[in-house]
Amino acid sequence: MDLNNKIEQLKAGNVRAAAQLITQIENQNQVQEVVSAIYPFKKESYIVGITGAPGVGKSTITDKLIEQLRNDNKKVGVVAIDPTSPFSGGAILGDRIRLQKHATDKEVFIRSMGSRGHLGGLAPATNNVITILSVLGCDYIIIETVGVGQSEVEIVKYADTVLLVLTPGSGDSVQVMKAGIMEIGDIFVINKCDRQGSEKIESELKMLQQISDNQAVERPVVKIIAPKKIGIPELYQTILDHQKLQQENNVLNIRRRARIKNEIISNLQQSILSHIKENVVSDQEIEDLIDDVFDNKSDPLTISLSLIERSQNNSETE
Ligand SMILES: Nc1nc2c(ncn2[C@@H]2O[C@H](COP(=O)(O)OP(=O)(O)O)[C@@H](O)[C@H]2O)c(=O)[nH]1
Ligand SMILES: [Mg+2]
Repeated sequence: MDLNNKIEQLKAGNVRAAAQLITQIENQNQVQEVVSAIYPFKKESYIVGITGAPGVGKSTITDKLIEQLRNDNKKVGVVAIDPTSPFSGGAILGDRIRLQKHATDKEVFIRSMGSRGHLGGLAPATNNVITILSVLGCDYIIIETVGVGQSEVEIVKYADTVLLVLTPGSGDSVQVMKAGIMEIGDIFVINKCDRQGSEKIESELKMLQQISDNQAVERPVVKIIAPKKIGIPELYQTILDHQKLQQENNVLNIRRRARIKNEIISNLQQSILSHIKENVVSDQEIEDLIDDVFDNKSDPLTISLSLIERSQNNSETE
């Protein structure tokens, strides 16, 4: 199948074409051609991010949310990002077993990706995968990512609603959560409420909201037992309420504008950096320049600016 053909099939809702185009983008093959050809055909997709420590139940929740969305006749895309997986396309075994019952459903598209060592924990291709799923016609796109350090924070750049999943008694008590993590949850989900300590974590969360500076939004707390579907309809409704609220007060557009800006800036950073690395300065010269800093002959800012100047001179003489 040639590229144009694949793109036409994607626009017509063909999941095989979507899978092939995602692989192509992960392999850095004709990325710009694909993205620019499909971008204008994005549908109105709502993006839900789910994050939290490993094992808190994110995949179980994803599975149950898929069921809820399917009951509402919504088309669903899922991107599961596994920072430990060096390869793409292969879900971790547990996820695969849990989610495979949706495999025959043509209105559900599930994809796992490795994060390929990207610092933030989210795969660099995430934005483009979201674009593909949107063109495919997904009403909702769920992004599941393991909360290791930066990736919790980074998911905000991609999602319209972020669920932060916590569990009782797992050590990630609210007090020990890293600074900045609590702010990213639009909805706090306390999973594994069949275990002791869910009230404690709930009251901790409520207390934290009272003392926090950011009282502009009262963030919902939903208690669930995901495998038993207890609290799942309530969680689903809370997501829909958050969506509606953001649509009504224009927050959604503000968030989406910020996301596009972010994407432009990160593309710029990546391409400027790789241009400079490929055309302006060698690794060895960088090492020599570092020596200059050590010898008090230069400083990092002067070096950076002189490299940019050199790259401009290069392109003028080209
Ligand atoms: N007791 C209990 N176990 C749960 C609950 N939700 C998920 N689990 C289990 O916790 C484990 C990790 O779940 P998983 O969804 O893979 O977590 P993830 O790593 O966050 O995606 C699995 O064995 C689940 O069956 C719950 O509400 N209660
Ligand atoms: Mg998982």
